Amino acid sequence: MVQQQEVNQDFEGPVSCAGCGVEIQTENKAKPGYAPASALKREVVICQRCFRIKHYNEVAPVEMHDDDFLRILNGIGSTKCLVVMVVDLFDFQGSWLRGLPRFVGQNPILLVGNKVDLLPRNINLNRVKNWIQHEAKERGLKPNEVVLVSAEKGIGIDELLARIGEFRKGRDVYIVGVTNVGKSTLINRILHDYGAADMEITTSPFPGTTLDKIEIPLEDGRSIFDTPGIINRDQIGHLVSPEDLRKLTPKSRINPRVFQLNDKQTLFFGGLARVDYVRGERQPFACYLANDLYIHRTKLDNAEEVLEKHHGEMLAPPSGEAAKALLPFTRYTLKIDTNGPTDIVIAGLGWIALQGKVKGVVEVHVPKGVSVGLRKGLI
Ligand SMILES: Nc1nc2c(ncn2[C@@H]2O[C@H](COP(=O)(O)OP(=O)(O)OP(=O)(O)O)[C@@H](O)[C@H]2O)c(=O)[nH]1
Ligand SMILES: [Mg+2]
Repeated sequence: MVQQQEVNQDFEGPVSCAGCGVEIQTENKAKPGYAPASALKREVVICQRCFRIKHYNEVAPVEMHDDDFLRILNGIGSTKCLVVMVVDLFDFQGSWLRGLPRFVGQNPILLVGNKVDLLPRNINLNRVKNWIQHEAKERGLKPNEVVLVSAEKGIGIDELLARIGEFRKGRDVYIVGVTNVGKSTLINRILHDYGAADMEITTSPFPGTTLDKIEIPLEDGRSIFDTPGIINRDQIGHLVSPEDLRKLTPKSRINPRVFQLNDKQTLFFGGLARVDYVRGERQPFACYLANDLYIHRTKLDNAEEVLEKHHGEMLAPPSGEAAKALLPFTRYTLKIDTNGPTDIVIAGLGWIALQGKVKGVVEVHVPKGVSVGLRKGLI
């Protein structure tokens, strides 16, 4: 499907970085796209920032503006193409690309749930697909199909390619989604599976890696485009430091940690969230978070004192001064009255699954800007 291309650039016109799509310049080291003049002689040109991310795992934030993303998304509505929208299954709420229906025009949409490798092994994937269809509909999007994949582990890629083939009908393909959902990793996976592994787009654990459209030519003269992710301000990754983001991002399959809670008990998720079970019967709270994120249980009456004494130390991440910057927390009161599985979602951090009939009140305290809500149970 992917054309083995000559990556050598045309030196007459502007050259784009093969890693992040930004236009290469050789003048200003401090500006995006800088590469030493000697780098232009290489067959594949990458900017200094991509070089550092690739070779030194460096964090290299760049100030991006929503206008840049909107310009690219606007272009999609006016071309005939297949839109592949990627969401992060671990952070469905925080990774939803809002307003997509406005941009796609008449084009078909394939919705890809990525990072399926993080969900528990015994999960019913058909149920997850139906759940995504339901959530998409609630948000005003009617995808032609939902596919679950793991770009990193190579799960579901054959099915994805079959669906892309089915729906694109000789058109270009645009991979879109908010930042950090794994768009570039997905394209690298496709390239790898098609023996074009020498082309590699830059990926990183931090938001804002891809800076402009990157075109990958297909055999039929059409292309797949990687695009920069738009920033959802309520993604937790924008509020914490890169080191803390590493700690709260799950790296392997999540093992839910289950706490039998009585009312007037509290759970702290590191120093990032506090969950008070204010009122209700004794319940299991199944916590789906990064496996090594510390969970501390205490009495609700002691919670304030525990936070004051231990925030940034025992209750970490975040650590030290960075912890203070997240206070005071914003409090959300959730009145729960359900008969079926329900999740309390803390965007970017994870969720708490409640089973069966639950009637009660839960208060969630999080740093300002992190969104909290209830949803139909995913699992
Ligand atoms: N667990 C898991 N992590 C993944 C998967 N796919 C991508 N990631 C990780 O998600 C992070 C972001 O990946 P990228 O491919 O750079 O994301 P992106 O959507 O291109 O991000 P931007 O370029 O910033 O818009 C990286 O740390 C990846 O390793 C997956 O299938 N499973
Ligand atoms: Mg990218």
